[in-house]
Amino acid sequence: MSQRTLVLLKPDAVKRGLVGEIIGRIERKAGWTISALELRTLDRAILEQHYAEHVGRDFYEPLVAFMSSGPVVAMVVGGERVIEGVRALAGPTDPIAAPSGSIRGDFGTITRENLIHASDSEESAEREIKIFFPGIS
Ligand code: FUP
Repeated sequence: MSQRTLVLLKPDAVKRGLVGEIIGRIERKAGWTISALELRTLDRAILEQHYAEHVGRDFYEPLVAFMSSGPVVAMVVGGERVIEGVRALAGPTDPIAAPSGSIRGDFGTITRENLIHASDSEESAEREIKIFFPGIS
């Protein structure tokens, strides 16, 4: 089942020079392709849309501060079961709980700075792709 997903390499991944490492893991999965890619610094307005489900939570303000602290790499990745697949590559939200071999497990220590976002469903993917790449259909 071919799908597409919205992936963000977060400011910690960019600052720490892990973009190539993470994109390499995605590119090495058979048949997956990057169809859009942009380096950009996110503002509060776009983060409020992206993290709408988290507005008002105790971690929301620090999350926005972190996510706007430097550029991210935003990408659309397409391919076989890519939504579930990129989330498997990323590992669970808490990097200490994430298995070694996953991106968060290999490189992260704290939940906020967990290196990568990947859409969690087809519905989220279409919503998030529209936020970050309104020009692509
Ligand atoms: P995920 O689907 O794994 O990206 O995680 P969530 O959508 O649950 O959370 C989005 C982001 O909010 C996480 F990547 C990091 C941040 N977060 C916190 O900082 N603290 C929390 O307790 C939960 C999430």
